[in-house]
Amino acid sequence: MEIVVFGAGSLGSLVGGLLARERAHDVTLVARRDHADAVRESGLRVEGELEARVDPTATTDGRELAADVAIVTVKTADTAAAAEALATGSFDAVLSLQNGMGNEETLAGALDAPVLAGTASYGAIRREPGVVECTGLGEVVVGARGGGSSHLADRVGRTFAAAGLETAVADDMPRRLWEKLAVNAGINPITALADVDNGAVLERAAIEVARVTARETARVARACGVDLSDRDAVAAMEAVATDTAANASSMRQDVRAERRTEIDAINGYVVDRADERGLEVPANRTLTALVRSWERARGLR
Ligand code: KPL
Repeated sequence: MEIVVFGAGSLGSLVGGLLARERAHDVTLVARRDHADAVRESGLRVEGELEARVDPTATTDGRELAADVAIVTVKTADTAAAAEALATGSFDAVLSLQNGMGNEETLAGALDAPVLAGTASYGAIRREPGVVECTGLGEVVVGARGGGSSHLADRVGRTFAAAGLETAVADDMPRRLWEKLAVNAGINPITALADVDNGAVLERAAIEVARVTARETARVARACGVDLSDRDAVAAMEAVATDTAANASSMRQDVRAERRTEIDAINGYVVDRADERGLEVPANRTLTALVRSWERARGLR
């Protein structure tokens, strides 16, 4: 298969690297200049829980590409720009494997290709240009963005599984996306603000905040017509924190690099949907306000 990974940072490089193992697929990484240059020069090294040494094509220019599948792994704030670039190319399917909500709609609004929804709970960190470490085994879930079956999702799911990624094809993606939102809402801001690994969320001081945040997210999901119980949201959050205990969450990596975070598309999204429905979400509201003030203090918003 010809596969483009648009936004090959940590997760995108991990997924792209595994798909390129044994030259099983023709993979192109669209990445930042330093990473693309290093991959072109010495290949991509995947280290840690999963390993690979591969030679994908690497470029900084995401325009006029063609492939069977484009996997989008950019930050939510960059989805519109990614959609615009991808619209100049040609793809049979586009899969969003991003945090936060609303990415699939943004992509579908700009692209002719069918857009699949996906979630990934693998821990990944880009150690240096050309090197990505898998810091926690997780799962990829793919499916039709509105729910139901999809032969394209089946095909992508089989491809991912054959590459060594734990993959499920789901017919309830709207619920899966809300469950992943509860996971990220519980883990990401706490780990970013306290500068701790994901596993620290399970410790005494943090766990109550993380649980309340996941429960609030589930309540808002139900108000939006998605059947996600408090128990499932909390269990999913705790399972990911356990499986990726040694991982630095993507929001913590953003804060450490002094980059703008995805708070608006995670806890901020929960707050916005809650406000529309007159629901109280104090934990999500507080975490959103704290991360936004961190961003404001650094001129990032
Ligand atoms: O999605 C993640 C993230 O860091 O954004 C998890 C699954 C929490 C892994 O760290």
